[in-house]
Amino acid sequence: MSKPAQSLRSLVRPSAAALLAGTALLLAPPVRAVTDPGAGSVDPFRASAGEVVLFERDGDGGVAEAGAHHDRPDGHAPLGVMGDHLHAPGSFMLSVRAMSMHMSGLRDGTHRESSADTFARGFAVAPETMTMEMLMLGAMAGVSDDVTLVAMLPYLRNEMSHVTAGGAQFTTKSEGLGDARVGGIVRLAGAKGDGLLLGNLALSLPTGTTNAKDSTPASGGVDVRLPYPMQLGSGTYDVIPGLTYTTATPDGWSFGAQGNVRIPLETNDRGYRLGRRTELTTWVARELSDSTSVSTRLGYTRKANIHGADPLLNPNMVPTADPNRQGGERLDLLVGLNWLGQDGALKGHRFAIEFGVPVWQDLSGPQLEVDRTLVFGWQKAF
Ligand SMILES: [Cu+2]
Repeated sequence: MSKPAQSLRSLVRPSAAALLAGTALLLAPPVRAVTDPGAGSVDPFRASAGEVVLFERDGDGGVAEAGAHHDRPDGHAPLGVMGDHLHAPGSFMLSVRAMSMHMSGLRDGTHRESSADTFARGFAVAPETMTMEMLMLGAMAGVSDDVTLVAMLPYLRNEMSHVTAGGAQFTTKSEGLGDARVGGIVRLAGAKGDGLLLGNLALSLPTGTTNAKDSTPASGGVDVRLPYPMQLGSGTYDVIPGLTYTTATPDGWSFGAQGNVRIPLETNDRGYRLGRRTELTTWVARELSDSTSVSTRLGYTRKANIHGADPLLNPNMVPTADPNRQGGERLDLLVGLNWLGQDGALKGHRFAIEFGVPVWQDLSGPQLEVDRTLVFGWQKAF
């Protein structure tokens, strides 16, 4: 049975409110290195046409021939953040990201649990570890000064190890296309490097399967449908509205924040829909040289429990098959490195990496806890 009341529960829980307050503090305008208010002073952020040139050049922002100005490595957000910038009309960008998330050990609420605790609750199987790997292809295309289109296609590989109450261990795997996304980014106010506010809107398409199968000790060698975390897609069309803010100082600092929520529009053919997923993040980056910047980021994720249930999954067998043990909140601390080629064969190529560890997790458990996340990738505008 679906539980609409649960889905209406406020998105702003105390932890989220605290993070928003922190974000608001960080969004206070940075102190400018150039403070001369005198008449006729030249704002170093703005070209004569009123467009910002701090980050922009060629296809990566639209002010070609900007001369002395060059792209900054921190002109793009840390790699784990998407939809943080616009492209000039007629230019486009390709990107490849390789992401991984490692989970091990169980948690209920904020407390750790053992597999013995899970068996004491009556489950026959407890998950032990999970690795999620994703290869994400991305494309962006500027269609006007204020609108950029985006598309993303993920390929996923999941692996989960388990232990049974009898002590036997086994592993299940799933692999394939995930849910593709198409959407747009719209300039709401400001300009790049000088307080840019963007509206993000994406549609997630049900291209990933909800019928990933593998064999388990209980299935007698037959492939059976795997529990919710091992499925590759949601099975639903979802909308993902969001807001992104970025700004920078001429002396090499930049700041940003983004919030979005993924809202399923329907129930899938299996009889469930994933819980609403809310993400809030804020970051600070520091340019170390023309080509290198470092970043630190806080990321908050809240995932609601699943509404409805897949009748082929027995929620009493293993916690991963229980729709009411899928939700949770997590606060991650991430550090990143951006590199942008300024000349030679790698001119305009961006390489970046970002590593994260949770500093706090509160899960509808018993559920596997996240231990670390890693993303590295390449971007190039044409
Ligand atoms: Cu781009």
